[in-house]
Amino acid sequence: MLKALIFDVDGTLADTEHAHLQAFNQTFAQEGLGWHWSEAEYTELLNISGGKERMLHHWRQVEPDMKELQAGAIAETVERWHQIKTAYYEAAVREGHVHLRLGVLALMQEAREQGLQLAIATTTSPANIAALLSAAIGPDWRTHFLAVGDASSSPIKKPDPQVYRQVLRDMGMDARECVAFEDSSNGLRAANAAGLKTVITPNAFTDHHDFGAAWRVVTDMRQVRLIELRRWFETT
Ligand code: XBP
Ligand code: MG
Repeated sequence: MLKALIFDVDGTLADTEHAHLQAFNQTFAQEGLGWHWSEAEYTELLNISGGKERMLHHWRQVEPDMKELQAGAIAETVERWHQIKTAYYEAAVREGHVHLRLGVLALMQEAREQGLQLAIATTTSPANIAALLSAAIGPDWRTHFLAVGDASSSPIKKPDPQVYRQVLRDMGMDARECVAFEDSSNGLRAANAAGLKTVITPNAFTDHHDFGAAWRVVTDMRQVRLIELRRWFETT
């Protein structure tokens, strides 16, 4: 029986990646790094989950002879850049530049009214989730979710299933009682590896990804009404 819906955040609950990209570029400019990610470059870089991991990957690409012996200094620098970037992203959300995708609130509302639990499983940072959902749902947003898994609680990023396994454990539920919602191939791989049926809602950054292993692919969550989801769930 369907008991819970587990939502990815970036690209699924909201089209956040343009704001993330802007925040990364604002950070690079502030730090005088001479880096600027185009949308095309960022679309590729999104194959690396996690903003810190993404910046470190780029740094290693542009400075291949970067010595690992300064590993501590490198990690410290990336951490500092990520704090600056997160502040820029939170400001963008507060200024109203990021909105939930169509159908998301309605599906969450319907699920809660029918006694289903909601959860979040994301590789983004806790501050980003709070900024997005307090603006979209209100200051009591956290009470709408039985469990929240994020970059701080599950540091091994998607496509590793760690964050989905953590959320299932925290909810005390079996994967067979839940459905996951994702937007990317990394997210699909993570949810599938945790044994979850996964509904994909692609976006401009991910619509070229391979979603062959998805349970369902829909344009957006207006196409996902609970009665439909239950019917799909009972028949597969
Ligand atoms: C998408 C990500 C995140 C964001 C940037 O997360 O991979 O890294 O791109 O956020 P999701 P951070 O699992 O929600 O799709 O800079 O906080 O990582
Ligand atoms: Mg995502």
